[in-house]
Amino acid sequence: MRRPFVRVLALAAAAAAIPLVSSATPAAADVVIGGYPAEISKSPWTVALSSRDLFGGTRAGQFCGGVVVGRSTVLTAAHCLSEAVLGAPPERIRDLKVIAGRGDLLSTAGQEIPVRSVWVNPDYDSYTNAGDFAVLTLASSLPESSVIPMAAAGDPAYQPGTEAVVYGWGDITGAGDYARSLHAARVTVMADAVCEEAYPGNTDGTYKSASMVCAGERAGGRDACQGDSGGPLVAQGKVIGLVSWGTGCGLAGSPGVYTRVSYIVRTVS
Ligand code: 4AZ
Repeated sequence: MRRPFVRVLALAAAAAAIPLVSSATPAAADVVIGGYPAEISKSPWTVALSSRDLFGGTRAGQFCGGVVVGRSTVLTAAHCLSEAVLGAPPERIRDLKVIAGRGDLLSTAGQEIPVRSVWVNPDYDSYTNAGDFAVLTLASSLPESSVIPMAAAGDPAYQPGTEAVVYGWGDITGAGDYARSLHAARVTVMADAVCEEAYPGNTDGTYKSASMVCAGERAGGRDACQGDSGGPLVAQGKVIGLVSWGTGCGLAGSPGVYTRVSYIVRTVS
């Protein structure tokens, strides 16, 4: 189920007594789900979105991920900036920041950069989840070495079977256990036909190949989860997707769905 991160946090305390995903808990979830700790120095384009005012200071206010695609340009998910998540329009969030160069949210490494402006895709459809992206302009620039190229339409990295890696500070068990440090998981890009079969349209969303790409493992186990939204799916040295939605986390037959970066390239250029 795709729910606003805020609500998941609120429910986290109750999760021990009332499992949110009883039958849905992946078998071998050690960490993102089924992943491994990642070094931020090796994926410097992965950033955290933060608002301590809204989400508290214990995890530096992290509530979503993002990816650096220009020295002062970060992509994230539109749903991260929705009123359902923020409780207000993004312009009203005074302390909205991007945290770069910090793997461990409890450390002071890297930098916190205020967001100067927010552009949410006006074609984002919160019913199907189509077009789930937003563009953040930073108040100051990051080094060129933090920038990752975007994969355009026709890039071979979109071919089914391609090995990709998803990065984030989200839920590592599917039960509301948000990571303190950056995690990554290897997932396989799936054919549109497989994604369409998994998501023909229900309350979670509808797979639309024009603006989405899906990835996972046939047996489940490795996936993005709540709190990873907006973060990057990387293959062959390029960002090909942004964490967007899916049914549960790490479930067989329910791959993670990502905003297709070539759709973003086409929309903003
Ligand atoms: C979410 O709610 C979410 N398993 C993100 C990714 C996935 C599911 C839900 C994919 O932000």
